[in-house]
Amino acid sequence: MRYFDRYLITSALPYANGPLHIGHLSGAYLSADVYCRFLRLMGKDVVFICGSDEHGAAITIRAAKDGVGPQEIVDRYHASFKDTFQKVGISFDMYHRTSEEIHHQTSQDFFRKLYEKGEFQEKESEQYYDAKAEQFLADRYIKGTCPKCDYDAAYGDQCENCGSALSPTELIHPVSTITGETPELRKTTHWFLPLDKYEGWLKEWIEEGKLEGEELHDPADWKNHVLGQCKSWIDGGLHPRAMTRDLKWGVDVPQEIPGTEGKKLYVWMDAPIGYISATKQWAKENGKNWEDYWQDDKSALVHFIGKDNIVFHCLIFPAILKAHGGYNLPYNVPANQFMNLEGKKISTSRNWAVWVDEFVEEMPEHIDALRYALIRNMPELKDSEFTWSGFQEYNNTELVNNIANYFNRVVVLTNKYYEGQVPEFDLDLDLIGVEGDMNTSYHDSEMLALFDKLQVMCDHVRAYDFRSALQVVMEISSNGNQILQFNEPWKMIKEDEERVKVVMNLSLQYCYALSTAIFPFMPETSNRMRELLNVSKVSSSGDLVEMLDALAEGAFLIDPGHKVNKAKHLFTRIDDALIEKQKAKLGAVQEEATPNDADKNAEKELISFDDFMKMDIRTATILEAEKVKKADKLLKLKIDLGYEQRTVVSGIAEHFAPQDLIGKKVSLLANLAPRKIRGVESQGMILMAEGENGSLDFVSPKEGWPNGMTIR
Ligand code: B3M
Ligand code: ZN
Repeated sequence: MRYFDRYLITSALPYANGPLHIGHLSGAYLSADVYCRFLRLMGKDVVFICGSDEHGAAITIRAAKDGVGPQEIVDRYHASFKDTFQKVGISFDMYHRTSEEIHHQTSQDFFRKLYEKGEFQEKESEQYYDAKAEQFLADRYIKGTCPKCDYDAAYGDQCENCGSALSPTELIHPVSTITGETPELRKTTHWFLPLDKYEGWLKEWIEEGKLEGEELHDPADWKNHVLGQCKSWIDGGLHPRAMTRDLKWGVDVPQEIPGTEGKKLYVWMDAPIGYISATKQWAKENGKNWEDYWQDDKSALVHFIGKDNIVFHCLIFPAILKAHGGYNLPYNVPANQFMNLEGKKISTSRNWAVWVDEFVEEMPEHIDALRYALIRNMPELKDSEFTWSGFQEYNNTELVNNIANYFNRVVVLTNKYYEGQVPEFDLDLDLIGVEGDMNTSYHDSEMLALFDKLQVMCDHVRAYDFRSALQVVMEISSNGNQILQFNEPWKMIKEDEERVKVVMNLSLQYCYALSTAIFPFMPETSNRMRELLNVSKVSSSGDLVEMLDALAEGAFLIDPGHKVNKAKHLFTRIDDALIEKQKAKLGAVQEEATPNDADKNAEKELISFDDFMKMDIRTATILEAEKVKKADKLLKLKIDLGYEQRTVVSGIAEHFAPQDLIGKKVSLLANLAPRKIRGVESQGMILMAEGENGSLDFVSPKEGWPNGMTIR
């Protein structure tokens, strides 16, 4: 992996259709932020680009659901994203949006250029059409079973389960997501990017890092899961992909091209070009040349994304860039996998998420602790998990007990022994603790160890291994703690004052180094450390290189005589109450989603046929029933499904005596996610009908029907 002078770093443009959760943050944003902050500390010229993705079906579907126009939706979320990202310290140089005029122009120019070069194939083809909604069904307007992995809720352009890029006509059992109808095929004309024609160079570029024989990058630097996805896609054969859509919302296809009336650019054509328009906007505001970052081979392009965006960034966008000509291809695409939450997939629709805007609102003092927890467990190579108790533990044991305590001790002792001044020491007296080598002083050898660690940290960041890099930072703090623990200056001060000066000077050098090294991960913490040390904040231009140079020369990082401030704690403990409150929010949301009997005659909101088909309801028989201890309403039931037996906890104890239930035929919602109720895992839900005065009865299948039959 080589260093470039200039970097154009991007984070995936989030769809402006719903709030950001920690999965987003740990995927494409924190990763890129750590990398950018690091590069700036290394003195590199970095532009960090992002913005809201305001087009595509993701937006219009959300707008229809809320009964408002798409503009209202994108305005709402764009403003919220911008604010939230800034509060969590994501250091974008430009946070743009794809509804800006400059973006419409840039993406239209791209399309025009490809059109003029004759890259597109104009084809009339049959596309799915929802006659009821009077609309063609592209992308998220159509769902069905993925032909590659059998996932039953794949979208028309992509399966979010296996990552495959799809076309609507490949879906098995396609259904309109607007009306739930099975769509019909109708003829329409579109402009296709002939990916099949590019297969040769794409394969060479992905597998060997070469373009027309020229070596651009080393594929060994790319993550395996990224290469794997690309290869399997290429091996499966590339197909022409439509770059236009019949939609009402989006960037117009340049209207001078005949036959384009009413057509919009495919969102995956316009959105990645958003990186370019955003760079143009940044350059305009900062008196720079945007071309230097996109078209000069001394500049590296790196895309940070989640794994569901791999094919678009590694194949389709590079194909667009190459077809246009004159642009760099990405040097790397270090995609992250997904972060789960408390054992389950994060889900916006089920509200199973930690919302970033809520977090910054409720716990502004713990934002760096959140960054820490998310980086510490970043899903870099495989899916990972966030738990609230893990978050609490990292904060209390690693941040409070390790880093904050260390800093506090050093600053307190410096104030106590030297009125806050970094002590000078007598080099001739510094021959302690280095076994077998009387020529290296203790101070020197520990400074060398620090230098080595910092270099290891740099190597990890450059390899996009931010978890390991952060761990090294923690090790520097632990080593600093050990130096104190080993020398016990609080005892030594009575016997050997000169030696204490060596130890305290060394400790202050460690603290200074930490305040710089921690900056990419926890910028606010770095600021607070600097405040304690009474030195200026880390400046984003080369502070880390300067520090490494100073260490290599054996110079002090913080000079003798410099006066530090009074001690203050860097982190506060997080107590159980806060964690319980956050966990309860997850639970509470689930309960809200269960039937509410306040308004019995009002029907619930409409669901699609597709939603209905997700339920797996089966005939079953109750085998055993007993009361759940200390719970008046609950019965624990053993249920026979024919193909297996299940335990189900049901809230019917006030209506039925356990012994009357044995042998009862029931209908069971069999694929309800298991839930713990009073310590018992309940694996399904029995369907009940509720009568006038709150009486309950079973929805029983006919006597004699076998168990395990499907009910629809
Ligand atoms: N908006 C998809 C997503 O949010 C899409 C990324 C665009 S990056 C150019 O997952
Ligand atoms: Zn799939």
